Amino acid sequence: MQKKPSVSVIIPTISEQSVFKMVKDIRSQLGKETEIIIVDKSDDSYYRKLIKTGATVIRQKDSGIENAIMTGLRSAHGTLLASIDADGTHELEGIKRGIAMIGKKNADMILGNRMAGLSEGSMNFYLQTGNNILTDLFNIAYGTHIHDVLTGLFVMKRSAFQDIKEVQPYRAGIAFFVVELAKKGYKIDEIPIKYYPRKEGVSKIAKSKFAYGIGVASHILFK
Ligand SMILES: Nc1nc2c(ncn2[C@@H]2O[C@H](COP(=O)(O)OP(=O)(O)OP(=O)(O)O)[C@@H](O)[C@H]2O)c(=O)[nH]1
Ligand SMILES: [Mg+2]
Repeated sequence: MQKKPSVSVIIPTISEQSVFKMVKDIRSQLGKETEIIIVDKSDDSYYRKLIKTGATVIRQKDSGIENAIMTGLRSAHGTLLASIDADGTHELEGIKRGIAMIGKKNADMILGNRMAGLSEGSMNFYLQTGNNILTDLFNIAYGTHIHDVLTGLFVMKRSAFQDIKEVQPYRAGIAFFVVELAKKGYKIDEIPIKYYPRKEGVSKIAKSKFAYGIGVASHILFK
C-alpha cells in the first residue's frame, strides 16, 4: 500500500471567528497529524485565542493575502500543501477531495471551483462577473480551461511549490500562485466545491474589490 502523503493546511486570517471551528474540522476530517499553519494579521486578543487551538500561528508582518499564504507555505513541511480561507465560506471537504484528485488527475495544483457550487447569497452578480472575466483572461493567457482563478481553496504539490517559493508575491490573491505555476508549465486542474455566504464580519481582502480586480487583471496579463 502507498504511504499517505503528509499534508499542511495554510489558513490566512484577519479576525475571522470561523477559524476556530475550522481547525477542529480539519483535525477530524483530514486527521490529527495534518499540519495546520495559521497566518494571522489581527489584534493581540484574537492572536492569543489562536495560540490555544494548538495550531502553528505565524503573525504576519507584511500585508496581503498572497504574502500571508506565501509565508505559511514557506514554513510548511507537508508533501502536499493546501490553503483555505478562514471565513467558513469554502467547503473544507474540498481539500480532502483535492488531495485524492491531485494524483488521479496528474496535476500539480488543484483549485476548488466555487462557481460549480454557489449557494444562495454567497457571491453577488458583480463579483461573479468580475471573477469570470479574470478567469477568462487567465485561460486566454495560459491556454487553460479553469473556472475560478481566485478561489480561496487549493492543494499543491511541494515539488511545484519549490519552483516558485523564491518569487516575491504580487497583489493578485490566489491568482498569484496560479499564474506563477502556469508560467513554469505546471498542470493546473480543478474540482467543484460548495461556496457559502460569509457568516459574520466584513471582507478583509481589499478596500475596493473593483480596484483589486483591475490589479489582478494587469498581473495576469503582464506578469
Ligand atoms: N493574514 C492575512 N489574511 C488575510 C489578508 N487579507 C485577507 N485575509 C484572509 O483571507 C481570507 C480571504 O479574505 P476575504 O476577506 O474573505 O476575501 P473574499 O472572500 O474575497 O471576501 P468576502 O466575500 O467578503 O468573504 C479570509 O480568511 C481573510 O481573513 C491579509 O492581508 N492577511
Ligand atoms: Mg471570503
